[in-house]
Amino acid sequence: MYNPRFEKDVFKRDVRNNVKTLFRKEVEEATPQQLFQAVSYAVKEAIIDDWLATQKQYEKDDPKTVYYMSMEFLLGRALGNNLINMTAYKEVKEALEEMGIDLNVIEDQEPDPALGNGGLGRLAACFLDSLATLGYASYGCGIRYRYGMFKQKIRDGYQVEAPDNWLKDGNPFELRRPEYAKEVRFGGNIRVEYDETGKTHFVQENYESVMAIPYDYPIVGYGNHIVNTLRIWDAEAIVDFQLDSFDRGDYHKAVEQENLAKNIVEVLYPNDNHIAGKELRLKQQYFFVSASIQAAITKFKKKHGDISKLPEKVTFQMNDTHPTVAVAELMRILLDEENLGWNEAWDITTKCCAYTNHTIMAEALEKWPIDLFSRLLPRIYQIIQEIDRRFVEQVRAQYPGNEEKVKKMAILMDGQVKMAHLAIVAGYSVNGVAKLHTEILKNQELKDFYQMMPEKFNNKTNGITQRRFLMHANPLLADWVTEKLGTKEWITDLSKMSGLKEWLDDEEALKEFMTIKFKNKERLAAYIKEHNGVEVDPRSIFDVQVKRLHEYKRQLLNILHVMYLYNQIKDHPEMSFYPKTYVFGAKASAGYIRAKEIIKLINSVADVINNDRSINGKLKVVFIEDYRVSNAELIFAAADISEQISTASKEASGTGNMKFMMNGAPTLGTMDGANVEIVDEVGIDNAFIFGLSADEVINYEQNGGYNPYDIYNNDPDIRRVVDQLVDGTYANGDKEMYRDLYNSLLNNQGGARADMYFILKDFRSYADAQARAMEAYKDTDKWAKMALKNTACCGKFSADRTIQEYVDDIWHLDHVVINEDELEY
Ligand code: 26W
Repeated sequence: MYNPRFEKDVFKRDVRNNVKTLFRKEVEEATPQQLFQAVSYAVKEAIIDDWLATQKQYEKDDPKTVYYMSMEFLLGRALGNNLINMTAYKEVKEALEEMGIDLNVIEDQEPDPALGNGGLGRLAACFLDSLATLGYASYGCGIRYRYGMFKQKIRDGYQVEAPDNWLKDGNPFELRRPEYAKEVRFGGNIRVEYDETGKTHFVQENYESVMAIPYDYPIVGYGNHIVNTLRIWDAEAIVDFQLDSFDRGDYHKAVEQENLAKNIVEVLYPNDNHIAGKELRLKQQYFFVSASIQAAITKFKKKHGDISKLPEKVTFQMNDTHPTVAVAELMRILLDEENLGWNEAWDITTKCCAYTNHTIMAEALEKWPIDLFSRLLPRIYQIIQEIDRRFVEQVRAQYPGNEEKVKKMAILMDGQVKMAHLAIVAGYSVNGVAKLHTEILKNQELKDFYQMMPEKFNNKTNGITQRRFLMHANPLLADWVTEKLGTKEWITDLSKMSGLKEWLDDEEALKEFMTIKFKNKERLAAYIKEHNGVEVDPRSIFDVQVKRLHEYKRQLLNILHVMYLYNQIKDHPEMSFYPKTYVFGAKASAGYIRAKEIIKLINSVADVINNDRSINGKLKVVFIEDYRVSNAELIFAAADISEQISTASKEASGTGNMKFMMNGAPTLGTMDGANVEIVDEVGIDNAFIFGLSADEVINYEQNGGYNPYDIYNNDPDIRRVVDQLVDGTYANGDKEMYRDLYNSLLNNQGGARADMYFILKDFRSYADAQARAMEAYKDTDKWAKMALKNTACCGKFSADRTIQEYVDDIWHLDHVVINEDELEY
């Protein structure tokens, strides 16, 4: 793909000019951060040309557009990725080298835009990349949080949260678009008016409002000149009103408006799979949803006029229930602003909205207290009441006399608004994110809905973008893959990776493959040395678990097993043991006490083991501080083993598992989420599977759990590690520090069953899988083959495949092509 702005001399001149105009300096005097800015602005200029061309093409082709509505977009750094997708990475790297600038150092200056918690946010970012790459018109719609995911510091083994002021140096890639601002209203009351024709009108009065100001981010497609837009909204007080208030001496009101605006976009809620039910979060949801839908309708009407045709050109995908007020907001606009009747408005809405479920964890299902909801969004609440009334009527018609059904399925029940029910009732599609997850939704969690409307339910197994997680994260492997396949087609068609199977019996190729892994391990070891001060041996097995800290993900199982291994090594120093490095990375939600105890435990165990000279470095434990997209890229490339050990049935999909696989790390895991499909692709012999099945877990759960004392009393090795939680071994003699973890494993506590995540139940089977993995690693040739087989079989897990399925089954978008010859530059 050609772009004259990346011709070396042109690019170098641009960078020099940018340093001058932005900082009044010469390149030689500029700081790395200033160089990052200057380089980024030069790249942005090249992007803008394509961005304009894309808009023009869309204007001409008038393709159907998906609005991907998400509270979270975990983008990761933009510079390197944009260069890759503009196919200019190598040229720019060389051009900068000629100026004495190291592109890697420049890339490291970019703050990691962390507008998301974990899997759901990162998935949204991968999807935008694939949508642009496949040539589909799309907008990401979200919030421009002033503070993204907190920065994690580890102090004395404890997690400490620090604010993530990611915008402090400005953001070169964003574009403020005040001309597209929209007003969003909260609170007040609804007055009913009748006009001369007798028609009813609903007028919101005494409300507070804010202006939503969009910031646009370019989403660059790979090698196709398509640049889509991520539109994230900032909030500003409405200035006229403020002046007006001053005039009237209503200073308080003016300050309130300022505060409302400031608070709404202040910070991303760092909760993952747990709702706190905070009013401010509902404000955030309505804020970005209302602004996005208004903008979509304005854009549609400008071109089409006839609102009844909306479903032909627009679809709103709701990323989990967080944006589900979209349904009622669209109804409000159609009813109150477009003056449609209920049936017509409902017909349009239910053809435009679709819902993706990302979790079966009950704590994560969003429910809002009706009093809070109706106070904050009075008109939206009225509309939901009417949706609920009509839906309940339908349930009663279908199941006469069955009030149990009504109780289970109603949107409004027990003083709460149930967002998942609203999403399902109003959506034309409901999808899970892996086969197993979708089956559990259909047969357990959402069974009643599935029985009533089976046609809505479908599966879309998640995927990841190979542009970031192979090309950018692992350039050595990416180049090797291209060389071995003799083509770059895998970059936009990951199924081509299967061609690597030809090399599975080629000793030379396997050696090269493992040499690349080794170099990536050296790269990570250097990072660990720099950030943790711990020396790890790149020849040891890198066994990695990186993901949000949650009990169901069972980092506790992993660290208990490390404690068990340590006991074994101490008891039997002569035992054969391949050196292992256990790598952890995880943020715990700030209020999730037990998750924070687990982080402390991991760090305490690391402290004891890493400082025990008697074990000759056979075992090391590293907790990587501030796990985020940028260091994740180093970690995936360097892993030997991918730990995916959630309690079966709990992990909807997982996407880290796919990133490890792509980079040649076999999965050590349970039959949960997408692990099941990974095993389908790679073969059970190329993974280390253990533990209860989802059916078994669900069965236990429905029968009151199991008794962990049966295990504790009968397995001395397990009893010993559990007791070590309360004998001071890892707490400088303090017997209370980990008492809560100990209790969580053995004793029922209030509503929570003892060991509700089946850690002790799965322990032996886990230890066995660990032992099998170590045995396999000892056989170098066999291991190399297994690792390469994983890379070769990752084709299915491209987000390109996932997006194509969404397009075929749910969105029905039109494919757009930009003809390079017609570009005017
Ligand atoms: C505060 C409410 C809340 C509730 C749920 C915040 C965030 C969530 C998300 C559903 C958590 C999440 O990220 N889920 C993950 O979504 C990924 C993408 O589909 C899946 O791969 C993970 O299995 C799932 O945990």
